[in-house]
Amino acid sequence: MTFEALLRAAPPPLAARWLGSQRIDLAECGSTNDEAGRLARAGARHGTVVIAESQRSGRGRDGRVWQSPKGGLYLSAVLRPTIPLVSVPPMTLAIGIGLCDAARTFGAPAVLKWPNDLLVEDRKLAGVLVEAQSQGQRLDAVVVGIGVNLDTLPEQVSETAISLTEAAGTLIDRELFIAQLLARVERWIERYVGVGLEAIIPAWQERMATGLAARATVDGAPLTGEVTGLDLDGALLLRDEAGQIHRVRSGDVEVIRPSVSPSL
Ligand code: BT5
Repeated sequence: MTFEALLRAAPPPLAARWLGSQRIDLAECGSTNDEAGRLARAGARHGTVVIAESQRSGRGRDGRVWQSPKGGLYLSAVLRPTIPLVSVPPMTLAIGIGLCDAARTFGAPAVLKWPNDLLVEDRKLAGVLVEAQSQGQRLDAVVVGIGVNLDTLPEQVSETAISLTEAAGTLIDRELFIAQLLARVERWIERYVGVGLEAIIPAWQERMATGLAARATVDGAPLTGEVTGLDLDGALLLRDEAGQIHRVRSGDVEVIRPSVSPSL
């Protein structure tokens, strides 16, 4: 291993203070978000983390499947932030920044795709799934799920996904990656909860995949445009051919043109 590769494989230690202070490791489960959700309902404290080596029914947004074979990282955290319920969905952006920084620490040229994807060379390395538990308008807990292809590439998504090993060009120690991930995600959760979206948006845009064209649905009508950034509330901004800017508030954005290599 070259000196440079060694440095990449062993970044300086950085410890989370509260995220993962209580940690439950499972060989297998249905979904770590379900496990963490159960723990949250049973009173688990802020920062409790569940990690599985594989999931039988890993899920993404809107009932999509998250392929979860052994060799990936499947992690969910219970958070009890003092934020209103409406502030939960944009938390995805803050988590994405921490996830992106953790991957970059190990040399992966990772970039963010709105709202919850981490890409390398236009292939998906990781995804974030944020879910809220509430009573009426009162937020009880947030469950943050993160799935990362560490050293495995699920065959069902082999064309569109990438592993961290491939993205970084070297095998990454699982525990070192978890330590970086927890520390960096913790930092960005604190910024989001303490400062708000204004601290998140510039950082997210700095890490955003550039040169993306996307197809979205705006007010029920299909729209194709260039991704230009985020609005103040975290909505995605698309510029159409006429130069008009549109806000995409929810739903998916399908990337239809590969990203340009990011400059890191
Ligand atoms: C996501 O959903 O990207 C959120 C994924 C969150 C997974 C974590 S793992 C720990 C925790 N426990 C859970 O059960 N979930 C969370 P979405 O944006 O809906 O993307 C789903 C899409 O990504 C699928 O429809 C596939 O196209 C693709 N996909 C599925 N598995 C993948 C994988 N392992 N790697 C890359 N892409 C994948």
